[in-house]
Amino acid sequence: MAKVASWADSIRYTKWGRFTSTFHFIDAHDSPPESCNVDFERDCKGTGCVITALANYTEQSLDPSLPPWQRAQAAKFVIHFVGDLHQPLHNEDVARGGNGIHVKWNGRDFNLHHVWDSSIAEKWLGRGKPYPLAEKWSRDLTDKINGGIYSKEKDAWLADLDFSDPIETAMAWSRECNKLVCEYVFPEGPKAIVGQELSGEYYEKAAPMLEKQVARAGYRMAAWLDLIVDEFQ
Ligand code: DCM
Ligand code: DCM
Ligand code: ZN
Repeated sequence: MAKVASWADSIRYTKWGRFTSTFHFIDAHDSPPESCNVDFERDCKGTGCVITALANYTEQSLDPSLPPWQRAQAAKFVIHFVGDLHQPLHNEDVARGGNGIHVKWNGRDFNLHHVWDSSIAEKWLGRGKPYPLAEKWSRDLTDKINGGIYSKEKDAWLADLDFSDPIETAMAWSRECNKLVCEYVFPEGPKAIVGQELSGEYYEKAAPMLEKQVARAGYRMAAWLDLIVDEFQ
């Protein structure tokens, strides 16, 4: 799965893959930090968003009239979009999900979206080769889910999962994730974060939350893929 998970990002800038570029996020037109909310009608672009993409590719993965290669490709999209859906800034409109906000990380310039996509997790995991690091992280998270700090809440993580209604399921996960924008991404508002160094106190507060989002995403992804396999024919 690790080897196919980032495939959707690798094709979004190609000519044939351009139509998928808005499938990675939903631009919540809310006003953090005072008000965080997502509205499907208001926020899902006409060209599609992560909510409709997850629903459509789940359907394609199950459609027996489609050729096997297309159903396999749909499954790769499903894996990717469940992950993107759990990144707070993929559920926020401000500055194109933070891409337009300049911040500092260890004294160097980055945009806020990159900090949340990469820098925080990279610091949390430490140096190493990507696949072994990912493998170890997944084992650690599995332990935390099965018997550790997440074991009491893991059932609640699946409370909103309704395989007969992928749009509502994805919206529930999106609303939960968008709330984190107010609390952790822009606690003082979008203007206050511009130019700030984020590798210190901000990181310390953000990293445990980000790890929990990754755990939720993995647990929900497994449940969703199990349901796809249950219906597979
Ligand atoms: N949209 C809408 N009503 C709003 C805001 C946006 O119907 N109050 C629509 C316009 C676009 C889509 O949502 O088709 C995405 O808007 P944007 O490009 O501003 O993200
Ligand atoms: N992105 C987002 N919200 C947007 C625009 C982009 O979450 N409104 C994400 C998609 C990519 C990253 O930001 O993960 C960079 O996108 P791009 O290269 O399209 O600016
Ligand atoms: Zn993506």
